[in-house]
Amino acid sequence: MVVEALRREGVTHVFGLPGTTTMHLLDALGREPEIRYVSVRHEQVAAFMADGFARASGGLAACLVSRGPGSANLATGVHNAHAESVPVLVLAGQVGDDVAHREAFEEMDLVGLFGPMTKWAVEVHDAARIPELVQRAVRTALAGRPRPVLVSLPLDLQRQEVAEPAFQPRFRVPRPQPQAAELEAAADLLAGSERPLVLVGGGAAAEPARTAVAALAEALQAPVATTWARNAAFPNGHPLYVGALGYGVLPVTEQALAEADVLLSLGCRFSEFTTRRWRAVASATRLVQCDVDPEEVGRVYVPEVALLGDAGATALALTTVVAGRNGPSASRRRRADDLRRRYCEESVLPPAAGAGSGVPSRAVVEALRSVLARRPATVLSDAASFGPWLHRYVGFERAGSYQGSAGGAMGWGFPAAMGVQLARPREPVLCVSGDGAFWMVAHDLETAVRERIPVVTLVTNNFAFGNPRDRQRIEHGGRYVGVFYDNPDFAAFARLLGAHGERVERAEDLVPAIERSLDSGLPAVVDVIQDRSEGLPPDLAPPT
Ligand SMILES: Cc1ncc(C[n+]2csc(CCOP(=O)(O)OP(=O)(O)O)c2C)c(N)n1
Ligand SMILES: [Mg+2]
Repeated sequence: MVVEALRREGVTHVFGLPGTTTMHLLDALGREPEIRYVSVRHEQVAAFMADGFARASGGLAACLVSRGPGSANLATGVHNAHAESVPVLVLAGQVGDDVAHREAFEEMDLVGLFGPMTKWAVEVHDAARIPELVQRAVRTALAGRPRPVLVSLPLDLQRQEVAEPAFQPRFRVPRPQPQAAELEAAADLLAGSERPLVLVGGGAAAEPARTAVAALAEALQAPVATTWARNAAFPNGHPLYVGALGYGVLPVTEQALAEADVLLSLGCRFSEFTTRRWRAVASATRLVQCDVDPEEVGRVYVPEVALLGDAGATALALTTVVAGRNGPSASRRRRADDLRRRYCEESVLPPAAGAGSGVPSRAVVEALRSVLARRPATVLSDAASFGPWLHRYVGFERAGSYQGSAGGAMGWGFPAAMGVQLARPREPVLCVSGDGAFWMVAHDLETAVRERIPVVTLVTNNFAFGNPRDRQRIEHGGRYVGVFYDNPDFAAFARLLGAHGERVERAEDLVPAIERSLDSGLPAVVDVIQDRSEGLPPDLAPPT
C-alpha cells in the first residue's frame, strides 16, 4: 500500500538505507518497476539526494530509513530541506505497536524527532489508513511553502493484510490567485515609487514564474535582486539585474535595498542572511509581499499590500495592471540603468592577490566561468567559503542553473548534485565543495559509481575548516584550535572507488581537468589543492 501510494502520487525515486523495520517496504519497492530505489551509505545522503532531486524536478522524492539511528542520521538533511523550503517525503520504519513504549530495540519517538523540522509528522496505527496518510503527506509537502513531511510506519502494521485498500485520487492543493483589489493597490504603490526594488526568492525561481517576473520588472523598469543562494532565480545578464543579497552581497545590491522606497518581494522568506540579520530593509520601506502561503505573509515584515498567490500568476496579473497605467518615470529608468552599470563594475573579479601556494579561489572562478561558457551545466555549491565567490562573480542565466545551500549543512553539495543529476540525466552537473564538507559524505562516491551518477565535484582543498579558521584569526588572536587537518589524496580516493580523479596543483591545469572529468562519463572528483589560508574573497570575514 505504501509503494502503491507512492506510485499513484508520481514518486519515481526513493533514497534510503535498509534496516529491520523497512524490509517489507524494500521488498515491495524492489517489485515496483516505476520507482527507482537507491541505497546510500549514510542516511543524511539520502535526504540531501531527495532535496537535490526535488529542486531540479519541481516534484518530490522519498527517503526510506529505519527507526532510531537510521532516522536520526537522516535528520540533518531533513532539517536543511525544511529551512530551504524543499519538499521531501520521509518514510521511516518504526518499532511495532505491539512492543512500543518499553524502550524496544532502537525505539525513538520519530514524530517528536521530526516534528520541528517537518510540515507534518504522522505515525500510522491502522494499516487501512496507510494510503490516506501517505497520499496526504505528499500533498502536504507540496502545498503552499513546500517542506518535508514524515510518515512513521510501525513494523507490526507492515505485516497486516488489508482486503480493499482505499486509495485516494492524486490531488494537488490549488495555489491561491491574487485578488483584483490587491493588484490595484500594489500597482498604486509601485506607480508612486521613485526607487522600487523587486526581490526574487526561491518561490519565484522556477519557470514560468521567472519569465513572468522579468516581464513585470520590465514594465516597472524596476531593478531586481535575488535572495541569498538563489542567484539563478533571475537571469543575471538581464539589464535590470543588480545582484544577490545575503552574505557577501555587493555594495550596489545592498544600496538598492537600503534605498528602496517600495520593495516588491516574490517568494522570499526574508532570511537572516538575505536581510543582514533583519537590518538591511529600512523601516521606511513600503512592502508589497507576494507569497503563495498565508503563513509566510507578514511573518517577518508586515506588508502594506499582500498578494497571496502563486508568484508566476501574480507577476503576470500585476504586469497587466501596471501596463494599463502611465509608464515609469525617466528618473526611475536612469536609476535602474545606473545601478546595473555599477553592478557590472562590482561583479568583475578582483585582481589576483599574489602570495600563497596552490590554486587560488579566484582561479577556480575563472575556470568555472570558462567551462560554463561552453557547457550549460548546473552548478551547486556546498556551505563553504567558496559560496560568496560564486554568488558575486559567476553569472547564471538559465532557471535552476545554480543551486546553493542556504540551510548551512556541510556535506549537502555532492549528494544534492547526485539528486539533481538523477532529475536531469542529460545535463552536466558540477558541484563545488569545501574539503571539510566533501569528506563528510565522500563515502557515497561509491553510490555515485554503483548507480552511474556522473556528477563532477570540485573540492576546494585548503586542508582546513576555513570558516572557523578565519574566525580564530580575526577574533581569537590567531590561536588555531581544531581547524587544520590532513586529507587523503582525493583523486586517488576517487579512482580507488572506480570514479574519475584529478589532482590540480596549478591554476592553468584546472580547465582541462574539469573538461576531462565531464568527458569521462563517470562520477569525478577534482581535488583543487589550495593554500591553507585560502578561503573567502579578501574583503570578507565570516558572518558572526
Ligand atoms: C554539519 C555542519 N557542521 C558544522 C558546520 C559549521 N561550519 C560552517 S563552515 C565550516 C567549515 C567548512 O570547511 P570546508 O568545507 O573545508 O570549507 P572552507 O570554508 O574551508 O572552504 C564549518 C565547520 C556546518 N555548517 N555544518
Ligand atoms: Mg576547507
